[in-house]
Amino acid sequence: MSEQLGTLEELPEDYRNDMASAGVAPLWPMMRNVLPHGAPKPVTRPGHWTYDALRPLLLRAGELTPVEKAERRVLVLSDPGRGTGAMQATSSIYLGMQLLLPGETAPAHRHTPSAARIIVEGEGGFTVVDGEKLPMENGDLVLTPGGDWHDHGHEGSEPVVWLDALDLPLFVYLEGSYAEEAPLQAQRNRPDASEVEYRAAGLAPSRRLDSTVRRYPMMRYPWARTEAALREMARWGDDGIAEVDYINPETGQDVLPTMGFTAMMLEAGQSDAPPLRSTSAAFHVIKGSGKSVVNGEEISWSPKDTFTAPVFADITHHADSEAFLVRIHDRPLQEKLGYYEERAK
Ligand code: GTQ
Repeated sequence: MSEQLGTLEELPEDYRNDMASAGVAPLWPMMRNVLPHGAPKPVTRPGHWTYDALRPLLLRAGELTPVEKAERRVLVLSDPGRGTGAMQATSSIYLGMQLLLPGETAPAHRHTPSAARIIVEGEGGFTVVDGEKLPMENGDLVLTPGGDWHDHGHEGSEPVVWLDALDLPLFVYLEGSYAEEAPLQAQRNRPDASEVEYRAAGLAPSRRLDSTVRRYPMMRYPWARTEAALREMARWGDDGIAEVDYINPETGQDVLPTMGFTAMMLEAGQSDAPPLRSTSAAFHVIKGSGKSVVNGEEISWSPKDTFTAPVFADITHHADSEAFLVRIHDRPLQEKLGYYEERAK
């Protein structure tokens, strides 16, 4: 173990001034800020956004701000550790709750960060990604990979709401975040790939020597299939909870470069105490209610709520009724950087 490191105050004032003039600073007084011992010291604090609180605020935004004035009519879920207005819910994950009213469209744009949406409420909403029309039904996961054109539309009769998750904070940090705009896209007149090429798990279009596979072959993951898979796993599995990762059906890798999505099922009365993970996470409740404890903070959740956990959080979940949650995390990024870690409790 190293000794207590020297402080700035210990250094003569003229030397400190000379360093500042030269545009340098000593590392040692600041070393532990950026390299704490043993584990990171997250700024992120656990957050909890009930849908009961968000829904009226969103609908009010629908009255106050026409979609033309918003481009995207979104309320941003700000990390409590960074304060309201922070454009991030955790270190790497941006979350927003988006409203589209019947007949509205949100114009086409594309940007460097990747996005995914989890549909929260309403029927008839859709996203067009690179010309592919992706219907949005409750619980579906719909991808908008970085660089792909996307616009949103609504053919139904009630408000549609979805949760946006973006790796925006990383792109902002990298000074790599920007967008381009365009008119609404022409839509290919066919169902999306989850209904055609990748209709059944384990099957993919036959490969030929000259075939090209799209980088993101499947951009919509219908909730009904996820729930059916979890139910069978719960029925035939061992003691642990049933969990499935969303994967690219051609590569088996995570669906997006930095963000991962894992659906979880807890049976009524079931608890889960996962290892401490180096990832930060957001949990969105598809169905059911229960309690989670994140670093000692108790969070009582209901359907359509969203809550977050910082890196290396000590998390336990308990379901009061049968529950389905989707965990959004940054394991794909951390694995690419070579430092994803799990620690036993
Ligand atoms: O729907 O394209 O919440 O570009 C933030 C930025 C949603 C979107 C957000 C976006 C979008």
